[in-house]
Amino acid sequence: MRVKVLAGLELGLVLILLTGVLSLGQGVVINEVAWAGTAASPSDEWIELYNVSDTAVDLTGWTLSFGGTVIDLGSGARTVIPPGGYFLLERSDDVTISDIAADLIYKGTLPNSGTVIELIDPSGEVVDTANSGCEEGWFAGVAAGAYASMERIDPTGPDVPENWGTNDGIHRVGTDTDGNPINGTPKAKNSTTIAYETVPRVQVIAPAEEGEVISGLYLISWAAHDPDGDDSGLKIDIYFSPDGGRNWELIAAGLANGGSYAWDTTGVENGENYVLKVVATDPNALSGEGNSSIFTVSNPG
Ligand SMILES: [Ca+2]
Ligand SMILES: [Ca+2]
Ligand SMILES: [Ca+2]
Ligand SMILES: [Ca+2]
Repeated sequence: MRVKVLAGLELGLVLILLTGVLSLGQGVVINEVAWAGTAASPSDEWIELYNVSDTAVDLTGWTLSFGGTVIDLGSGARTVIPPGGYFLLERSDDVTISDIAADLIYKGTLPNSGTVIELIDPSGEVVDTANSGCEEGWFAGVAAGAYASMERIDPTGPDVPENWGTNDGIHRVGTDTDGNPINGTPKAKNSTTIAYETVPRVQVIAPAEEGEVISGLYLISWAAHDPDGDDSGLKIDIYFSPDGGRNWELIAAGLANGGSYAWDTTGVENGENYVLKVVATDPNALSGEGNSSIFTVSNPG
C-alpha cells in the first residue's frame, strides 16, 4: 500500500468546546460519500458524518446540502453524535445498507458527474465540505463495477484531493439490499484512515532536485516514519529505475532505517532518466514508499 504524506493536516482541528454539547461546527465532518451507490442499485447512495471532537454534537438545526437537495439533519431517528461517533444517512430507505440502522433517511441524488456537499450549522455557516473544487466527477470512489465509496483519509484534515481516497475493498463493513458486501465502511473507521494511521510514510530527501547530476559514491538519503510504531523498527529497501520508473532494480534490501545509504553509481550506465524508490516495511508487513525526482547519472567513461 502507498500513502501520500499529508503535511499539516493535523492542524485542521482548531476549536473544541470542552463542556456541554457543541454548537459550533468544528466537531463534525463529512467523512465518507457513497456517490456511486451499491452493487444492488446505483441509486442506493449513502453518506457518513463523523464527530472528530471529544464532545457530543446535537445536529438539530444543521443541514447537509448538495445540488438542489437540502437535508434537515435534525429530522432523523436521532440527532446527537457522540464523541468519536458516526452518523449514517441512507437514501430513500433503511435497506440501502441492509444490516446497519440508518440515523436518517433522505431523498436526493449525488450525481456521478460530481457535486459539492456542504455541512451547514444552525448559524448558517458552512463548517465542512466534500469534493469542493473538483472539476470533474469526484476526488475518489469508483462507480459501476466496484461501487466503492469515497473516504476521507485524515478526518481532521481539509477537503482537498490529497485527503480523500477510495475504499480499499479489504476493510469494509455492511451489506447492500441484495446481501452484497459494501465497498465502504458505513459507521466504521475508513479504510483510508486505517492506512493513514498504520502504513509507513517515506520521503526521499536526496536526490531531490529535478535533473540533479550525480556520480561516483552518492549518498542517498530519506526520512521514513511509522505512524503507529517505532521508526527504528522499519526495514528499508532501495531500488533504482534507469528509465523513469518503468523497470526497477534493487540497490539494497533489509537496511536499518538509518536515513542514508552510499550508492556506488559507477556500477550503472550513464543516463538522464533515473529515479530512486525507497520502500519502508513495518513489523506488520505494511509497506509505504517514496520516489525521488528524475535525476542524471554521469560518470567518466
Ligand atoms: Ca450517484
Ligand atoms: Ca440501513
Ligand atoms: Ca466510514
Ligand atoms: Ca505501522
